[in-house]
Amino acid sequence: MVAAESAVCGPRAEFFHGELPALDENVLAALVYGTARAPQDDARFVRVGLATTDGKPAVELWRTVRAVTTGESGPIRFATGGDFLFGCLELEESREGGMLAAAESAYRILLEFQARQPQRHLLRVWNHLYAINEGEGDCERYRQFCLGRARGLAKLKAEQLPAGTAVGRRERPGLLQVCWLAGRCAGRPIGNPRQVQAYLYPRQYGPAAPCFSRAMLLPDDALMGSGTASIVGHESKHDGDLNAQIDETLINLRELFRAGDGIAARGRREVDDDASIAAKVYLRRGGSPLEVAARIRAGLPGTVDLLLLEADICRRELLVEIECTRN
Ligand code: 3EB
Repeated sequence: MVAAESAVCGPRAEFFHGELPALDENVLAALVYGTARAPQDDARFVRVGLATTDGKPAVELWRTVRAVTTGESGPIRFATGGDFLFGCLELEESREGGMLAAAESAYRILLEFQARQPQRHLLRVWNHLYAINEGEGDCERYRQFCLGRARGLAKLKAEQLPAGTAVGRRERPGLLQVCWLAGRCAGRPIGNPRQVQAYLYPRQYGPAAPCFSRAMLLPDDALMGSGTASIVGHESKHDGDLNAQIDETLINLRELFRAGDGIAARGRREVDDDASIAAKVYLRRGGSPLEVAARIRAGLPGTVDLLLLEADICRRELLVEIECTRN
């Protein structure tokens, strides 16, 4: 039984600092940050349009244990390797009729595509939005995005929602980019006991709640955490105080790991130190990256692989958001 469970293994995130040599056959996707090169002749490269905080090139690699093949379907580029699929869809907002319509189209296209794949279960989604905080009240672009996404995902039950991240960039105007990981086996969505499920946020945060789960537990017990911020219940905490926001976020992350351990097949970890964490940190402009990195390393258990990116966060008062994959 143990062998059957561990047969479904991967995919793993890994950060590469610097320019990457050619990709090996087990790489599902290479997300390129800052000035790193994204060769046109390999469909697995995804240019995200976010800079690293140190200004140096960096690449986020998603690796599987099988040889990968790539394909295209309309606006979707994808790679599959055994049990997993990585997809990327880019839409020009202006051609769809604005952010709301683009988000709805993107998620309809994504779900239609996914329904035809052997790796049909959505595990994790990244949304990279241009000028995420532009616009006031319900017209803010993030809130319009949430409304479109909710319409596009209407067929999914709340319990099927993948883990997610939605962050803002200041490059590539008018381009909506959605990337995702999917698997042959469904993941198990995890809630965070300290936070209201995002899909149950009250009306004050916009006309439609954000459709994502706090984390997904994969069949091999890997935990894919959503972007996590200084939110307790549904409220933002520590307005304007970066260190306090980081500390609150770390408490949220540790609580999320504990929730994952509670339903993991292997049971609760005896020692946290055998965990290996890949953490992507989204920092609004202004923080001191070295201090931030040290604070986060000190607050997470096990071996931590860190990537710090400069990004806008979906609520204006939030200065930092952290997404973790824990193996
Ligand atoms: C939050 O907890 C912080 O809209 O897909 C984190 C992860 C956040 C994903 C999304 C938003 C999203 O509400 C923001």
